[in-house]
Amino acid sequence: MTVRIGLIGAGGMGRAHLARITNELSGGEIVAVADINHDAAVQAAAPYGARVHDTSDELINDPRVDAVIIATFGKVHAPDVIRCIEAGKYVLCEKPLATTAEDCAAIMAAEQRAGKKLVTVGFMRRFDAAYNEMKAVLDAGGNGQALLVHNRHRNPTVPESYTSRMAIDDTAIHEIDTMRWLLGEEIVRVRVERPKSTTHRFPHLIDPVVVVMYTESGVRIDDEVNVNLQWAYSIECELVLETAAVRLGDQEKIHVRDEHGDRNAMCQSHIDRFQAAFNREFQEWINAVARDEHTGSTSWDGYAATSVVDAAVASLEDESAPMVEVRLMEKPAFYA
Ligand code: ISE
Repeated sequence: MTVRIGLIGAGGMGRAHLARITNELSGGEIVAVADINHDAAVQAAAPYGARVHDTSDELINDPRVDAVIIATFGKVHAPDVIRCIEAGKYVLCEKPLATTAEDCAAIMAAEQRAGKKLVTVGFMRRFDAAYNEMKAVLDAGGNGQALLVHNRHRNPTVPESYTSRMAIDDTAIHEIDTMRWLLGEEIVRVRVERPKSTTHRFPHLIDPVVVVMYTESGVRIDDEVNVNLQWAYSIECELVLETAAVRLGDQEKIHVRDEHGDRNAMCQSHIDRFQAAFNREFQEWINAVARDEHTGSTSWDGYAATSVVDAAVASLEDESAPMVEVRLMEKPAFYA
């Protein structure tokens, strides 16, 4: 079965997904696009001969759309995700699932009413080969327990519309989810520190920040979020076990050795750095939808990550606050 896919949100990320589904993956066909910017929707739809819908509602309820990808801004995800659930359609929603835990809870409630897991959250790092190898070393158990994880999440630049809150709910949310998945436990306490600011930021922005988190069993995680680095999109992670330290490799494509030294080209965006992970994530989703099955991270994962975001934002807004406790509801049996 070919899965007929509709895209809501025709920005850079959405367009990259359309291209991968058409050029690199199998089993999916782009049939519809919607965006509040009509011209952007027309341009994105044209190469695929897809229809353009004026509203997301119209796209979701189009009987010729089997499944939906949402790649709009986090703030507007919740109503569209709930409409997909009510229409009985599988939806892959880019992170964050929603920008408040309350909205994520409303999504979980709608999904439980529908009685079927339909929502996958676009946490693509779960599909990255190196993170999976790191998890395999931890799970094999030969080097003891996890004690610490050091993360660096660096972007070359961000647009003026990027806010300090987004450092948490748009950027650090990747490490928040990846750490929950890697360690297999919830994050329970968080604090955000503000080191000296870079002169390369827009004046309204706090940058860099360091997010410090503790898990249920006491693993300490730190995450440097530094989004005006100028020179690269650079993701680093080191997992410290009792008798080993496991680091993600550098994401080089080629090495050049000459009179200037030995060096490799750096990625410049997440689309480039996580290309293979995105492909795997979307291929698995298309295959699962064709089998009428859920795959990937759930609404619970979206809710848990956003609950950590809420606590981190509270810490960011009140520098004098000590560690902020993460408030999580009891996990519904539906997501066990
Ligand atoms: C963006 O939305 C992403 O998902 C990237 O992975 C992250 O590095 C960037 O900061 C976000 O704005």
